[in-house]
Amino acid sequence: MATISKIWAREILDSRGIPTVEAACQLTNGMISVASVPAGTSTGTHEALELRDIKNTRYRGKGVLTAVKNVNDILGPGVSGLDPIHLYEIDAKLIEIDGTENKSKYGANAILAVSMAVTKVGALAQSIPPYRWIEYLAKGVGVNPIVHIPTPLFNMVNGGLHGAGNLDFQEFHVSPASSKSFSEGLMIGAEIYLAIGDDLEKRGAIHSVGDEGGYAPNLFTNADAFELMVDSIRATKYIIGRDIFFGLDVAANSFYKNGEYVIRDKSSPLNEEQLIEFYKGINNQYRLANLEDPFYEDAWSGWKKIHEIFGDQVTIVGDDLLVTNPNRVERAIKEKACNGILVKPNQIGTITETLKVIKQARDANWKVIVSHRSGETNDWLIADFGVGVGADYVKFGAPSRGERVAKYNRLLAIEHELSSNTP
Ligand code: 2PG
Ligand code: MG
Repeated sequence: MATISKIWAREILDSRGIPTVEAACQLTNGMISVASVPAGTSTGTHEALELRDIKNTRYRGKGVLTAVKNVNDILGPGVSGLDPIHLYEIDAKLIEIDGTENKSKYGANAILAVSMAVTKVGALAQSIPPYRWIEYLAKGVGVNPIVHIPTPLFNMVNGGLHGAGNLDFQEFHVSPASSKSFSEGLMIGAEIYLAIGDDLEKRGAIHSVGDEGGYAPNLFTNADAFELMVDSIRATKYIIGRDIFFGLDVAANSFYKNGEYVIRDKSSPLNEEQLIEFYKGINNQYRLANLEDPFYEDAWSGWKKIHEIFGDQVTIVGDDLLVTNPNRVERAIKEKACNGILVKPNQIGTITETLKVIKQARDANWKVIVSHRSGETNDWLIADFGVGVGADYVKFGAPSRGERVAKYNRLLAIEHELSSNTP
């Protein structure tokens, strides 16, 4: 079997024009795979550390030359000579070399770039598609994935830290009914996306887009974004509650100030109870399928309450709350804080640690949503990852912009492969 002969990295740009790490892994038989890591803006404080050259003024202190050097000089040599199909061993080695709790010595961006490149080359070496290899790896930790294309959550309107407009909530989702095939769901999403653009244009409102390709308009309230979507969907042939459903990533960290939540829908700041009442109103009117990060990342009591109230109708999704971290997931299961997890490999830093977190979530009967980051590259491995782990949903942004459609188009290819049985 071929083993790893060399791993090297480079600094490239992400979709926001900010540097990120790309790594390549070459085997002794000459096979090479390349992978690059994404980066978040609305990051949870408990995420693994993304190493940036903060003392260096190039790229406004956001360069990743140290992380690149760490791959070239330390992490790559540390795993060379190993067989790429022993990914659990390789990731464990990377974790051991770094030696810190949050990968702050060599950087989670450096470590994940290696883990991803080795995952890809491992599939190549076995002549199987990456999603099949990930399925096999997931089985290794006891996840029993049903390989299918997860239902996409399309981010149609971008607010919060992702939008140039004035909305507080970060993402307004439209998702097709899970009974639809992926290609039909993608078409529905794209038609609705274009209808929203037309609607904004008719209103004379801004229809430029935010970080994840969704529109970033100025509106009076956050609830108005739902009105906009309802209005736009009326211009299509799709029926809300039958063909499509709504969802929200509130990303409440970004409007939590001095113990209260400040949103433009209300003239004064809201406490936990009042925010729950507000969500009740939104849910009564628009029927949410999923509600992500409704409270800030350490508001455990609020999370518990909202899960108790909404949990049997709505998937309460932990992102900044859980940060794909096994300890936070364990606490959330114990405290019954949510019933869904947003899974982002770069929050924890290796592929196999991410798989173990999915196992924890599945054991708790949670929904699994595999997610991109707001700063992305054209790397599509996350699409294979979503399929391979049998995720319920994937969240890859709007059905628009190159770095977002790189993932959706990869899912189209996998859908074709699964239905025709031809790679
Ligand atoms: C989120 C993500 C992805 P970011 O909050 O769910 O949509 O945003 O990558 O900025 O953390
Ligand atoms: Mg989120």
